[in-house]
Amino acid sequence: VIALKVRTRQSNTYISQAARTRVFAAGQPVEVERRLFQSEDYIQQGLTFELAQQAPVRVEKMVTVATSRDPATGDTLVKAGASVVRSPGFAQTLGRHMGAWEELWRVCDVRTRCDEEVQHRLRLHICHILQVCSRHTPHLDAGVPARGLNGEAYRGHVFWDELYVHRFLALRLPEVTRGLLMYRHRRLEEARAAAQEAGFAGAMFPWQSGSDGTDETPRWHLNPLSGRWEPDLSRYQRHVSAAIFYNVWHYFQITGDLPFLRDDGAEMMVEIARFWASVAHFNPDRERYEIHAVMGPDEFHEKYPSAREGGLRNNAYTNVMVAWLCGLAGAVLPLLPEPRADALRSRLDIWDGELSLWEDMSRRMFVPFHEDGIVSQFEGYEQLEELDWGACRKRYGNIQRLDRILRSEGDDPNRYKVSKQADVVMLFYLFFSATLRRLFEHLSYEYRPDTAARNVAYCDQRTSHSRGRSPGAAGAIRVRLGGELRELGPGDTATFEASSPVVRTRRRSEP
Ligand code: IFM
Repeated sequence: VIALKVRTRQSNTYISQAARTRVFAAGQPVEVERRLFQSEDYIQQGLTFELAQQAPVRVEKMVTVATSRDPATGDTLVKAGASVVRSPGFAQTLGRHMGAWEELWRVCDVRTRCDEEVQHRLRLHICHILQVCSRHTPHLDAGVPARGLNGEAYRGHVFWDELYVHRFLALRLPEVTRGLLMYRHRRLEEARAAAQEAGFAGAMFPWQSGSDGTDETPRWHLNPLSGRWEPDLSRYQRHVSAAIFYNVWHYFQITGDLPFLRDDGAEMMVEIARFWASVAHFNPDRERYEIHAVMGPDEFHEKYPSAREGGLRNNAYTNVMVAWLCGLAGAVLPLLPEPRADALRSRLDIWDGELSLWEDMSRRMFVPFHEDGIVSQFEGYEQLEELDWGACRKRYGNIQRLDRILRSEGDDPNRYKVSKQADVVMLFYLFFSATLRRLFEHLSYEYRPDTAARNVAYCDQRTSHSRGRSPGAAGAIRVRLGGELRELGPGDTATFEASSPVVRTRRRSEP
């Protein structure tokens, strides 16, 4: 057995690999002469053995990996070495591996009546999710890094992407979802500190974070088209906290896991609602609560065109999410066993005025609309210029990264009605129409039978779908609206006529 142990530079994590190589002929071990080549950061074994013509030999190499973050691990080198020595032969290991996948597919497969290509792609995506959020995840204090295992972009940072996989996992592997929520809970202290530092109350989860939950969002972004470093204001995407609230609540709705809600989930929900209540302010002229200096999920808009400061006023997605979560936050405590609810109230110092403030916000958050009733992505969006998409496409071909293209030409995406990915329409992805109608009516805004379809059509014509999740969300919404499903290509904006707005019946997961 040969082994190598390394330590990562920043997190001081030890990682060891151990390898056992055996040679067999006719099922019997073959005598092998071994030579070791070793330097400080490299190890290799050379094998010499007799070969006879037409007599096959089988070289079998088993490798184990152990890290100092694995539970029940002392020295990683010892652990990796012991595991590889104890490991059975290849055939048995392969058998176990296949058995594990077979079980996973029985639990996680989604079958469609569509053509094989669709089925194949669906399974590819499920496979990706299961590689990143595996059954080991809950034991590893791991979140959902943006690129999973498929690339080093985003440096392994955790954003809000778990929102897209939570429901799938909660229905199939709820223990994994719970593990992901616990990952957030362990970083609640950091989120509280972040809120306090920014002058807010409650817990503000950072837009990008890593191992310890501190804000890792870069302040500068390299535009490869111009070679220039440009300011990165994405830290204003506070909506990540709303996504975590959503995930906690839906996990509870799907699983009914009251112990989780009691011990950890409710605390996160309360602290997140408290955060938003401290970010919002009441505008007496409108008699509504407003939220300023935030960005929605669309990252093309970071600020108003000539503004020096980052952030926008009243991002509709954020404000509606806040109205929704404020309506729920107060209702969570009564779901808990009384002693726990009382303990939480006293430990977190929750007072009656706060509960009524949340209730009031759930009825009086401000949502901006265009003159024709379309929900405005944020206040002032309607005044922005229309982009000539046709001309852009003709000139650049792939225009998914319009922001980089425009900036490299000295222009500014903030000037235009363009979106990188689903923003307002995320609402139609996350909630069924019936829920949104209730939500809007609770806010005393009109929600018409064609509200979803009109908004989706409006946004689709102005979205570059630069991110992989965005076409997925757009497709899901389209199916929900009864429109035709068509794959979005690079630089392709979806244009579709939603035939009839279909209101699906209420599911258990719906609040
Ligand atoms: O979280 C996403 C964000 O919504 C768009 N930019 C990339 C991030 C990481 O996937």
